[in-house]
Amino acid sequence: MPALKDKFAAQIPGLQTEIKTITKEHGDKKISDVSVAQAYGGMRGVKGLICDTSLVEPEVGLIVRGRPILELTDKIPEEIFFLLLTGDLPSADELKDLQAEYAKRSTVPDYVWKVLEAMPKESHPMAMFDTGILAMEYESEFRKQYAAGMSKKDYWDPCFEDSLNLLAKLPSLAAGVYRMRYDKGPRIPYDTNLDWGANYAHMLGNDDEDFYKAMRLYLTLHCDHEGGNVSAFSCHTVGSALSDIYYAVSAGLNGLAGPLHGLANQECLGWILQVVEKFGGVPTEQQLKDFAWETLNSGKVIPGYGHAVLRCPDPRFVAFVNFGAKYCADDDVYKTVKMVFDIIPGVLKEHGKAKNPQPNVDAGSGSILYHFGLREFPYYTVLFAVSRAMGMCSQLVINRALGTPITRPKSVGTDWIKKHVGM
Ligand code: CMX
Repeated sequence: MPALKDKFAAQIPGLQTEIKTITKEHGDKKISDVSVAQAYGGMRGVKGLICDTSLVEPEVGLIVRGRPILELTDKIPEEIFFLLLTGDLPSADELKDLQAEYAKRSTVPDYVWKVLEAMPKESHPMAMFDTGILAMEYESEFRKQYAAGMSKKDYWDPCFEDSLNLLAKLPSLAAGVYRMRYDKGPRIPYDTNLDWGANYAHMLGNDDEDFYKAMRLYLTLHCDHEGGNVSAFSCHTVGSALSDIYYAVSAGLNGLAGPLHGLANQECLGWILQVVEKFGGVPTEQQLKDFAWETLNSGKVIPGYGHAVLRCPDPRFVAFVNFGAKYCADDDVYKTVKMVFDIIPGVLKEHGKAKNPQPNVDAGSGSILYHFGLREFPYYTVLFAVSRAMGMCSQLVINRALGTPITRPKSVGTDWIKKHVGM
């Protein structure tokens, strides 16, 4: 049995007892009120979901199992997945074991490539990636064992197996999509001597050791962002119907593909490149301000800025800027990203709409990828997706172990609201 599975299995009875006790002894206590504005406003701030893998504090940012993300930037993604699922970082042996499991399970079945080859050549890489995941649903252990009459108490086990199988294959699938979509030549096989993140870089076709580092950092930083963001919540809801992990993760990633969510990283680099092209390099402060106002006055958002929860510069953005200072400080795109950080918060404050005028993760990531030659920016959300699948899978496995019921909040109509408020 994989060491990670062993460790998680040992935790399940304690987790179940804890939840049972909390709901039995405190189940009637209120944790949130919901206003009319919140009901019409995307449920912002409503506490109605449980997520133990990570937390997003408005003034701190992402905290994974009690550890602020900036304390985890030297960890590799395998360690992060172990941490998300169990609350502990792996020992050296546990890490090796997880890497061996990934290597063993990394091959994407041939039929998946045939499905992707049948798609229009200009398909969006996210549509191809999500289609590949859905096509692999055929592999689901959960679905097979459910059909065979598995007991409820065993649900987590094939869900765990599906998770590991899926995560092991995602770098191969994502890199294959890249090479197919952008005519980069034949697929490059998984190298069993490399870790998961370096393998992804390798299979994309770039074996620069610094790019390996960038990729590990990228996959670590995007791993999870608590339970209520579009992708996590969609994945949770679909999974709560006992749809297996292939259905649920693909659903979550379809949400990540939206421009207000993960696709913002593609939009953001596009915006930065427009600036660099228009001004023939790094702009002056005034040029940048004017360009930002042009964007805002044409009714568009400044991509990479603002957040539904955060009220500080996103620490993941800070981590990318720190990385860039070491590896691409002289790059015009990186320099423009830094200048945008100096200028845009002030512009957005003056604009007066965004509750948080500070950068989110998407404001910085693209410049690093661009520096290392990954310049097909419609592809960027796929990288985000490979990483975010770790959060989704760990949340789903935990929910299967806890027997979390099907999600079903109550909706009301506008007539009901009018009556309720006395209109
Ligand atoms: N540029 C211009 N206007 C912005 C803005 C930005 N970067 N961020 C917010 N606003 C505007 C909103 O569009 C909204 O305007 P309306 O009242 O006209 O609808 C107003 O400010 C209030 O919005 P908010 O409460 O501050 O933000 P929301 O919680 O509604 O939305 C987010 C959050 C991220 C969708 C929004 O800030 C945005 O569109 N940012 C740009 C896109 C982006 O970077 N998305 C990536 C987020 C991270 C991720 O999920 O990957």
